[in-house]
Amino acid sequence: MKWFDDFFEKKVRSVAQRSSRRNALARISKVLVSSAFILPILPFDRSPLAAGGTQPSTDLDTKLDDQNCEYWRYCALDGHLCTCCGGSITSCPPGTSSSSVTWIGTCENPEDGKHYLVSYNDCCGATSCGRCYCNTNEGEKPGYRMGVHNDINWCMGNESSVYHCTVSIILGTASKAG
Ligand code: ABN
Repeated sequence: MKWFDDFFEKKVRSVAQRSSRRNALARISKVLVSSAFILPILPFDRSPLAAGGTQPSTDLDTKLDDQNCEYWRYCALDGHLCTCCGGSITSCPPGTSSSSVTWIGTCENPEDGKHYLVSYNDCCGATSCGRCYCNTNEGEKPGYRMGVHNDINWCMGNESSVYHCTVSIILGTASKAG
């Protein structure tokens, strides 16, 4: 195998003669400097999803989530959502009953762009649910204007005036007064 050793020795010596240490260092530093400029401009995905985050919910998603204060029907509501308290959007939780007097709001449905009259009935007969409190109250006027203020316990007309939560019932489409 002497020929093999001689062959590689010659090769290595000729490479060593042609290249200096300074030359090698210059090449390495060129690579390092250029990568410092090029790497930051490469198209990395910097979105929260790429970093392991979750898909941000869209505006429409929140407007269609009936356990979120942003749900479109809740635009003029003051109270705890019955959807978080064992009831549904239109029915009171077991053991409670719907108020006979209510607050009425007008809300825009994002799915068809129409405005709807919404009745906010309080559910009465059990102590406050305490979950999902919303106070959107679009169109509400200050408390000194009776009849246009919503910070009211609408259970006042029921057998039990103890407030639990609020449901949102569509009464029909709203039309502009002519
Ligand atoms: N309409 C909900 C509510 C109940 C008690 C007090 C204020 C508001």
